[in-house]
Amino acid sequence: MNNDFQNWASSCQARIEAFLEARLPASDCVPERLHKAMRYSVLGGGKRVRPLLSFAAGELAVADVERVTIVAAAVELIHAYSLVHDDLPCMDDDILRRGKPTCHVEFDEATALLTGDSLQTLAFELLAEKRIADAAETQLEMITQLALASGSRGMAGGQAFDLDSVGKMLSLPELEFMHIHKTGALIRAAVMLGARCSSYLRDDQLAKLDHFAKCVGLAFQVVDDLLDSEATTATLGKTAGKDAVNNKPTYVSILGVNQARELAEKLQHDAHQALNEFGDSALRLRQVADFIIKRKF
Ligand code: GRG
Repeated sequence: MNNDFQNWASSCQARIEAFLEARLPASDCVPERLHKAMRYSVLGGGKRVRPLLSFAAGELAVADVERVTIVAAAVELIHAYSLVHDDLPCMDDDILRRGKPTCHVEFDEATALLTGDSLQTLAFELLAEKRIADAAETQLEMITQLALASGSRGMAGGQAFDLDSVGKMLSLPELEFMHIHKTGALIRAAVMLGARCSSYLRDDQLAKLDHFAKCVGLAFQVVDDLLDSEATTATLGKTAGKDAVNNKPTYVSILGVNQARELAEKLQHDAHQALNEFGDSALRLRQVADFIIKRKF
C-alpha cells in the first residue's frame, strides 16, 4: 500500500469513526447496556472497507463529503449489525470478532440481538434525517437501495442461503449467487450510495460503477475464503479455518487455492476495466479495490 493511499484511507477512517462516535447514543444514555453494546460493536475496529468505497465513489462523483459520510456510516452500521447477528449461537456461533470477544459473549444474547436491530434502524434514521442527494426522489431511491441490499433479497437472503448450504456441495454458480447476495449486495450499495450523493455522473457511468462494485464484491468474498483457509486467527482477529470445520462450501473448497487466487485476480482486472473511461478520477476506487484484493486480514 503506498503512502498516499494509506494517508487518504486513514483520513477517511478517522472521519467515519468520529461521525459514528458522535451519532451512536452515549454509553450513559438509557438503556445503558444496549448503548454500550452498540458502541462496543461499531467503534474502534474493522477495516472500514465499505466506507472507503463510498468515499472513493463520492470523490469520483465530486459529491459533498458531509453527505458521503452519512451514507458511508449507514452502510457500516448495517455491516456491523450483520456481524453481531452472524456471530450469535443460532448462526455462526463465534467468540472472536475484530480481535475481541463477540457482542453476545461480552454482553449476552438478548443484548446482541437488540444491538443488531438497533444498529440497523440507526442506519435508516441517518439516511432519512438530512439531505444526502440533490433530488428528494433520489434520496428515497437511495434508502430503498440500502433496504434491498440488506434484506431478504440481499444480505439477509444470502445469509439464509448460506445457512442452508452447510454440508452441501454447491456448484460455482450457486456459490456465486450466495455471495452476490450475502456480501456483494452491501458492497455494491456502498459504492452506489456514495456516487449518488451528487448528480454528477450520468446513468451509463453509474452502470459502469455498478459493474465495478459487483466485481469487487465477489472478489472480496473469494479473498475472504482464501484468508479463512490460509491466515491465522491472530492476524484475522476472528476465528480462522471455520469454513472447513463447519463443512461450508467456499471458493477454496470448490476451486482449490490456486484457481481461487486466479479468480480473485481476474475479478480485480475486470473491476479495473469497468473504470477505464474515468481515467485518473477513479484512482481511489482502483486503490480500494486493490486493497480489498491484496489484504492480509
Ligand atoms: C446476519 C443478516 C445477517 C447477515 C450476515 C455479511 C454476513 C451476513 C455475515 C458476516 C460473516 C462473514 C464472515 C462473512 C464473510 C465476509 C465478511 C462480511 C467478512 C467481514 O467483513 P470485513 O472483513 O470485516 O469487512 P471488518 O471487521 O473489517 O469490518
